[in-house]
Amino acid sequence: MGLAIGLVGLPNVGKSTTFNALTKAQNAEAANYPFCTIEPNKAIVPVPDKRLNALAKIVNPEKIQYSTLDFVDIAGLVKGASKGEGLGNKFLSNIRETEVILQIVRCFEDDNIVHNEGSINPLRDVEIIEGELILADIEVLSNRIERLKKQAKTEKTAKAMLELAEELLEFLGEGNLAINFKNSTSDEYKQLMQETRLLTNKEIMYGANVDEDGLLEDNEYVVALKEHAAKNNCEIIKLCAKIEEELIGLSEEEANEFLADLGVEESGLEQIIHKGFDKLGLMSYFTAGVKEVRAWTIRKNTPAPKAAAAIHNDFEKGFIRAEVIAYKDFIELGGEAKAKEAGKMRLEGKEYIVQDGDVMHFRFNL
Ligand SMILES: Nc1nc2c(ncn2[C@@H]2O[C@H](COP(=O)(O)OP(=O)(O)OP(=O)(O)O)[C@@H](O)[C@H]2O)c(=O)[nH]1
Ligand SMILES: [Mg+2]
Repeated sequence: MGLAIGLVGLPNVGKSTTFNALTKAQNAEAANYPFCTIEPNKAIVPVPDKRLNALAKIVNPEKIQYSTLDFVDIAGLVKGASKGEGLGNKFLSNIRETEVILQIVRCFEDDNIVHNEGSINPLRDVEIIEGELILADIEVLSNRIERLKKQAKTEKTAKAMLELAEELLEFLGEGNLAINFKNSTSDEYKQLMQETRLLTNKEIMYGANVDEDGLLEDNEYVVALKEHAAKNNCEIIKLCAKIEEELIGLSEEEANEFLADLGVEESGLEQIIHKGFDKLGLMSYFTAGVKEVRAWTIRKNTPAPKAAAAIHNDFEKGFIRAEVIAYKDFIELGGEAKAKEAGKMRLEGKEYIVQDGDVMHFRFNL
């Protein structure tokens, strides 16, 4: 597994249903009882990208290969999870292994579907989940602080780290997420985060799981959750997991048509994938050959040789130059040859920072 997005939330809120819809398969058991999921379900999901289809129209390749994103469907968390309640601590470690949290929040009414807390109240639910994550972090950080105290007696650097850790502990104790800590850009903070891998230092996106009516118009639950998300600088995506799951059998076109009828432009699933990709700090560049038109995943701000390594390590080792055509030029001019004629193919060296959508061709020598 590469960089992964974890589906987190209370039991029975629709995590596995969302996961199944994302993976277009009923891989994860989703059922109307809490703690249906115990072992995490993992899947690799293609990242839809209309640009690849546009490139393919020009190049006519044998196949198209999308970028991918990893998702993990995790067991439901309950109040007291950090102290071993429900299915306890084990699931917190499943969350630790992911990079971004997609918090599924129940925003639909349905008397047939049991709510673990007995009523629909997204803000309370979010508070429970984030509270448990914070408590788990407080425990990890407290342990680190105990060790830092010993180290600080002999090491100067440990003393500065100890002060930072204590400040962060207080911040968490006030109910804040580590990701909102003010000193979060310092090298020391980065080191502390590497050592402790705090759960609340991960980006959180909310997935508001609504019913069909809620898709058309925000219900009171979504309105409240949106307000909360805006205050905390979080992405929020509205979806109806149940409908999305029912669309699994349909072709992409049929599914889009169905959603358009419901007034949905980009399906909740697509938004989750696109925003998740972005939150992970990822982007794509393309290769456009007759055998294959393909998106390659790299981190933003990657220089050309490192980007080439996404294809093959030898491309990085023997990197000479990259031939680059901006996506827009490639499409507007109608392909590589014409872009070249128009002087739109650039030769770039080792320092070049690859841009999202660049159509690349690497020259290398071993
Ligand atoms: N009405 C309605 N029911 C839904 C929706 N999403 C999920 N459900 C139902 O809610 C129940 C629980 O869904 P799951 O996806 O298993 O929930 P979960 O969050 O994975 O639950 P655990 O694994 O137990 O933590 C299932 O019966 C789903 O069919 C929705 O949007 N509307
Ligand atoms: Mg589940």
